[in-house]
Amino acid sequence: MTIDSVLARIEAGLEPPSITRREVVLVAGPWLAGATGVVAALRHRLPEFTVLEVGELAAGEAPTAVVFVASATAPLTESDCALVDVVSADTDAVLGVVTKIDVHRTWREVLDADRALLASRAARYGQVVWVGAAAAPDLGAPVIDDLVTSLSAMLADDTLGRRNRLRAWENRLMAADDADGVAGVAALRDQRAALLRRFRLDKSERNIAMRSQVQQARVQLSYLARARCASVRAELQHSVATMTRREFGDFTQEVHRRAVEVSGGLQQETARHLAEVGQQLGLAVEPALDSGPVVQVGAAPLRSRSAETRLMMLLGAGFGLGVALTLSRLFADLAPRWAVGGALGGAAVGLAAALWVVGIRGLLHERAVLDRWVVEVTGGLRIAVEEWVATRVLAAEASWGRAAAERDAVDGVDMEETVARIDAGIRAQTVRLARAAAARERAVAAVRDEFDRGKPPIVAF
Ligand SMILES: Nc1nc2c(ncn2[C@@H]2O[C@H](COP(=O)(O)OP(=O)(O)OP(=O)(O)O)[C@@H](O)[C@H]2O)c(=O)[nH]1
Ligand SMILES: [Mg+2]
Repeated sequence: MTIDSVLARIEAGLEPPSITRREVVLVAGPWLAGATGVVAALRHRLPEFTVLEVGELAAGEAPTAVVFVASATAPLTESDCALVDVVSADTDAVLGVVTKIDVHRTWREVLDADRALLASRAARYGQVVWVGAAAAPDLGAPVIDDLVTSLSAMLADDTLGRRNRLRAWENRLMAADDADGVAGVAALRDQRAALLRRFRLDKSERNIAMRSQVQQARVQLSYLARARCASVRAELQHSVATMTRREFGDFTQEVHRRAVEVSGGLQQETARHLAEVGQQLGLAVEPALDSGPVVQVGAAPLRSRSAETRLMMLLGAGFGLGVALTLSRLFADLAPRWAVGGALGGAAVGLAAALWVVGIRGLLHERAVLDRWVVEVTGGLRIAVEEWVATRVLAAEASWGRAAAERDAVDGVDMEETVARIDAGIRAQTVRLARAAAARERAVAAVRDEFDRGKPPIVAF
């Protein structure tokens, strides 16, 4: 039974080695080891075989036998051993040659060291036959008899074809790591990590966005509240300054109307602004609170009968009296004929002057009182609207926080489901890979069994 049919029974659909076996001897070795010299000598002594150097073999081609050339100058290095692995990957027949033995007296020690080095590298190299040679000696004829004899024996071995086939199979099986499967698992792991990272990032980005939007809304709305109150105060103060007494009565109502207007406008503005922010954040918008800022406007403090008013009346009376006396004296001195009339006229003018002064002073005083009242009322209004805005933003923030937490929870469930799906994929892939690896191991074991069964007798020299 051929190895191909043995393996076909272990794992169906196993691809056979894709190499092309060529009936050639490949000579390879480290730099300046003497490979070219050995090739020339072998071509001369064994013309019936095709002897090639490494560069003369195409990719995907495998030789029938490999002659590995090492210089007697020094034992093999790690990279030299790696070269043996490469050139003999699909070929079981390997012959070791230590060259330049004509100039290196210690070549036997080097040969023993090389044999030991290679044998310790892999079990298969324990079988390698090593010989010494001087293919291009400085003096005299080439010394390659041992090399020629060993190589001829190796090529004459009738198990050679089968052993090479087995070696190619082993190489194929060992190299046949399920690269796609391994890459697939790695990709799934990457995908999983990226998903988790994205989720965490999204969450904190959204939190930061919410906090900054809320902060912005708070600043903007309280600025708006202050600005509205300031402008209504300025307007009211202006109307107080130009107000006549008759208009005083309606002033309380006017102030109340304006305060309600400011409060209502602000309520609308706040609701609109918060709705906008909610939309930007993609979170459910809390319906606007029904209650607006509480506006308290008492009655305007008119008709104040303070000590100042009484004092003003007294002063006005004094002023009027002065005017009356002055006028009557003037008439008495300048036109005594008109003294009585002048006194009466003076009294009338004095009275009028007194009334005018008291009236004007009273109006100005009342305007001043109203002005103070306007400042007080708008100050109170400002505090009320600012407080309301702050409470409203706080309530909105709390409701957004709740909505965000709910959304995160929903996203978290989605994410966990996706991660679980990926994990299941990773598990399935890993199991499949493990099965494939186990099958491969069984196949390799079968190949090695075949080797042991057909092991040729070791040729010793
Ligand atoms: N004394 C002595 N020198 C040798 C022997 N074989 C090769 N040389 C010398 O070693 C050097 C390298 O020999 P090559 O046969 O060209 O070695 P190579 O491994 O083909 O070298 P590269 O292809 O350049 O890596 C040359 O200078 C050879 O003259 C030998 O048996 N004895
Ligand atoms: Mg060369």
